[in-house]
Amino acid sequence: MNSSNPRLIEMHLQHGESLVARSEGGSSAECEPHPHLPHLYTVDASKLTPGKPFRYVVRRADGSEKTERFFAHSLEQGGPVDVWEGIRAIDNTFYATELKEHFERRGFATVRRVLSEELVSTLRAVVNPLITDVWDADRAAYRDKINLEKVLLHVPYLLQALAEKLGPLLGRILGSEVFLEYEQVMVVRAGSSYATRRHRDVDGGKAGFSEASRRHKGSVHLWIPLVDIDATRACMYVEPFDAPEQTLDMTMRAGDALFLHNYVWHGSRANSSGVDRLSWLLNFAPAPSHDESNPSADLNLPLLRGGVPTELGPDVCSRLVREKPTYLNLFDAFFTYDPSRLRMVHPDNRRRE
Ligand SMILES: O=C(O)CCC(=O)C(=O)O
Repeated sequence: MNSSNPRLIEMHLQHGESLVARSEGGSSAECEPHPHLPHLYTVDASKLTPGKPFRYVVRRADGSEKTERFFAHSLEQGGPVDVWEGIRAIDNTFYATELKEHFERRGFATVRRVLSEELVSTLRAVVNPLITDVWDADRAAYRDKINLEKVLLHVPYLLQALAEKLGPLLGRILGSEVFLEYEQVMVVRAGSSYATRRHRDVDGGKAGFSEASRRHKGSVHLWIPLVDIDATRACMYVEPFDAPEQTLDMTMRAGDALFLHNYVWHGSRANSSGVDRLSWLLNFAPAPSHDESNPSADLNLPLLRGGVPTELGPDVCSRLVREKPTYLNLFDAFFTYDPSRLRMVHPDNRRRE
């Protein structure tokens, strides 16, 4: 194909169906089957209207059309971004089984380049103005680490694409029912001596709370840095189940994924670098937490039902953002930015107020 801006899309078309990319308000481009790879199509995006979002449309054998929900979105912060193309599918059964085995034996597993560079920089563009808002106005009660909750849920179809692309792996690790417990961006300020203390996610490292914790015991953390992480940049460390005397520094590239077992000891180091450390954190559980002491803090959003990704479009996400409070009852290493009060809130403050 003689294209100046080729894009790839994976689509399982049936006999007689064809695929078209169509810009909002007009121009279309036919998608052509990839010469070597099944179910992949290429489209020359330079034939589409510049700056406008486009959708993929399946043209059926009878001439009717079905609009696919994955398309390049124009975000307010600047765009467009195609979240579907920006997330790597982990749908190879052999690979997913190997990852699960590693995860259970060691208490963690990494997957490289789950988010593309383009998607990572788009997500950073969503988060950076909020960080500036919190820190530049000097509003933060706690100055070195902030958690921005549900900020990335506003990115259209991001969660849907994540559930669909990582669904087979999540299903393998957690089972056929998967709920999103919480979602947040964590930021550790550049040049900060703040370090997240050694803990296990199941109880936040508080011995007395271990089994009393109501957070789901089988939940799994997914931690995706949005900047490259070297040893100086609030690097996560893990003490593997099978070699607990070791401490592994998890140096990672932006967009790599780290899955953490609920019972593995880990923490993060200071950020002595000159760059704010941004990471996206998602917590998945095989069932809702049903935390009676904090009924609305957990999202309890079904991502997989019977192994199948659920509907997670903008309607669902914005309802969730509206209905769930921004507080998060984690553990006392953390403060949370409460946009309605324009300040940081500690979980203990939340209980008092
Ligand atoms: O992001 C960090 O620095 C620490 C995150 C962490 O330990 C956790 O989410 O459990």
